[in-house]
Amino acid sequence: MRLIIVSNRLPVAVSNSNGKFSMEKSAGGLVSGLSDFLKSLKNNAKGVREYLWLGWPGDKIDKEDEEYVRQKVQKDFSASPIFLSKKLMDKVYLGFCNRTLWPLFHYFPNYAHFDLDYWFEYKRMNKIFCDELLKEIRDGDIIWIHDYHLMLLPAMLREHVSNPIGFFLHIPFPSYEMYRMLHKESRTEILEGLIGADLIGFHTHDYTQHFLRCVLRILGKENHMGKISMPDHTVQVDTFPMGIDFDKFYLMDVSPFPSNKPGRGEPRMVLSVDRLDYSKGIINRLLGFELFLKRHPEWHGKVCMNMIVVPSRTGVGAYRKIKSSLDELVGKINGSYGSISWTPVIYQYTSLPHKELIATYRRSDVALLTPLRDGMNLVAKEYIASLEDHRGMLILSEFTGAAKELSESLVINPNNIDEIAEAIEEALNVPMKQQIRGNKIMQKRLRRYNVTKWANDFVNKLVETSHISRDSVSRKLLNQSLLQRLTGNFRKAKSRIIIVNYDGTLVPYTKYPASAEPPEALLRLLKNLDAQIETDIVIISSRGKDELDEWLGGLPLNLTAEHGSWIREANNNEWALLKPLSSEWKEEVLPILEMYTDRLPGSYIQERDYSVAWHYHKSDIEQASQLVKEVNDHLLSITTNISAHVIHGSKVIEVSNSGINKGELAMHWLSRKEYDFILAIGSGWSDELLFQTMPPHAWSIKVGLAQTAANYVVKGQTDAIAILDKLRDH
Ligand code: GDG
Repeated sequence: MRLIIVSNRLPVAVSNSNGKFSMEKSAGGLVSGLSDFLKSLKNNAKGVREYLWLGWPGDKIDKEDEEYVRQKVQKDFSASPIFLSKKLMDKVYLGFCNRTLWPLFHYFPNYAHFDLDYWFEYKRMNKIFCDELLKEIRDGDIIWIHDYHLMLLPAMLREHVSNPIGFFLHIPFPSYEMYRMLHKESRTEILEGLIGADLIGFHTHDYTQHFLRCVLRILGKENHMGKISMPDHTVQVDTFPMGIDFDKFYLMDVSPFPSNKPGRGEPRMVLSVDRLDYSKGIINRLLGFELFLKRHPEWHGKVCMNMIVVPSRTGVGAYRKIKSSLDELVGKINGSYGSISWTPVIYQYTSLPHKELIATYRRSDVALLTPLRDGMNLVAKEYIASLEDHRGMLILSEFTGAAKELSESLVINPNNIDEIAEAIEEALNVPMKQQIRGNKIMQKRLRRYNVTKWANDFVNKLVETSHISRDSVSRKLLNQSLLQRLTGNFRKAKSRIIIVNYDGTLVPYTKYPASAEPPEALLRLLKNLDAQIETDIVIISSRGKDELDEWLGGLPLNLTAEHGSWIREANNNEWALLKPLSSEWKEEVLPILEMYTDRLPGSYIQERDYSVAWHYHKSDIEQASQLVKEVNDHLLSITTNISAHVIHGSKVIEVSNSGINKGELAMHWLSRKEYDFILAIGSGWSDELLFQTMPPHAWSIKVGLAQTAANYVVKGQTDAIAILDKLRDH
């Protein structure tokens, strides 16, 4: 199996200076984590032996050099570059990604720009990625898409390929209230894009829950234990906290860089490492350190903050501003507290070589990491993993994903400058024994759930999820040759019956039940089918007889209302009961439904002769989805002793007479006559009983790709119409 990794940037940024190409490793957590996993691929991921990484190699490549770069990165990095113009990436990478999504997803709405042009270009870039990927994808490949730059890609790809598609978000997924600040079109399309994947992963349980809530509130799609059912696949949404290559940090020989902790008489080291980003809380950190110095003169000359800031997104205005505030604040602290022999803040605006970074981790008595929001924060994990002497104290913001796993550290709220100052003082005084004990516990955890385990877990789950969803789908999918056989059977048959459900099969589900009137074309189709010799058409519905009369009464069709309580035969304009029924049970059921109607604004009761429906399509989807289970359970508990039963449909709960169901109804027709062609098509839960009662030679077809008792499935309502259309007399 080959793993295709897709991320906005390739792990290398290529540039050309005077004909000399340089390939520099891209900065950031995604690249560093994934690169470590890919190195171990041969020994670890189940069945995955090779990989290809697709992404943007940067904008410093001339058109005429593209072929050379393509070959070079393919050979050296097993990568395939997607060349994108600087103009496009200014609007997408610097624009929609880093001026709209990044601030919003990190809870900085004040920094967010909402520019429709950015959004259109974001869509265009995702489409370019899709086209380029399609050139590469082979059967058997597994596709793993990364991060917020490519959230539309899963659904775009799914339209063309049936390979497993996974998506992982490296940054937080925000709460619904924050997410909904995006424009209507983008907030909907992003969610629709993501649920094109088979598996969607987040760093923490909170992000997973935020996402599921947005899907419920914005797309109206419920989930069951993180599974969302789509017409053509099942999406699993789950939590996978990203790990690091523990051994690399713990065991690395960092010579010639010094890695011992400061000796007696030397100032203690407080380390701060991040990409330059307002989300990392670097200003708050400095303010905390300044307050610590103000409150604790006894530490003057005895402690230094070693601040490494890695340049990042220099093209975005907000980043340039934060850089100048930082420079100013460092100058102010050093000016106020420093002396000839002591610089309180040692500030480096650069990226260190890897070995030097690990040596610096080991030299530091304290690591002070105070992001205001951070998807995970790998630096925190790397610091703990690097401590080969197990000595050192981590101060970590509670707003990082990593804080959930590193609870032995000093977890603080970075918005509280006092708390930062006090935590520095506390960290410098924690007894050695306690440091060692806490770090060993955290190291054990990090060693076990390392980056390889993280990636393997994701890939294995992806393969498993996509197999389950594809198995049930592909096994039963009504393909062209089956459809031809069905049509052939129909043409040859001497007597035929078509039993078809109304809502969701003949017409699409509508938001408002009353607006599901049959279009003219459907009426013509039904008339055509019905006019063919020896062909009975039976339309089954849970709707009342008046509605069916109004919509379909003009045609000589067999109609059944209220799940089959009422029947109107084609040759007779009168409605009759299928069998003697009682409606006494309504006295017990109605008060219960009335009580829930009071509790759920927008819900309403529809009372018919022998059934009652409680609709909630107008209600708040989240409130409804919580209450509906309770309503269902309540009704089930009382209907076990009375002659009624409960059916949960699409945004409706219905109660009708026991013994009245679509299975019974089908038997009513099938027992009267020998049919050599039987076709039953339905889309809802209640149609399962119809499918179960079909004789072996019947064609039973479920609309919507889900587990079913039907022999075949089709994707959507329009496919059901297409089948009927094939049977039409031309
Ligand atoms: C995103 C999310 C999430 C840092 N300085 C140097 C250097 N680094 C490396 C570190 C670490 C990586 O960069 C930074 O990773 P983080 O996780 O801390 O942060 P982001 O870049 O914002 O990453 C984040 C991550 O994706 C993974 O999902 O944790 O929340 O924002 O690996 O070692 N590397 C070198 N020199 C440096 O000076 N060589």
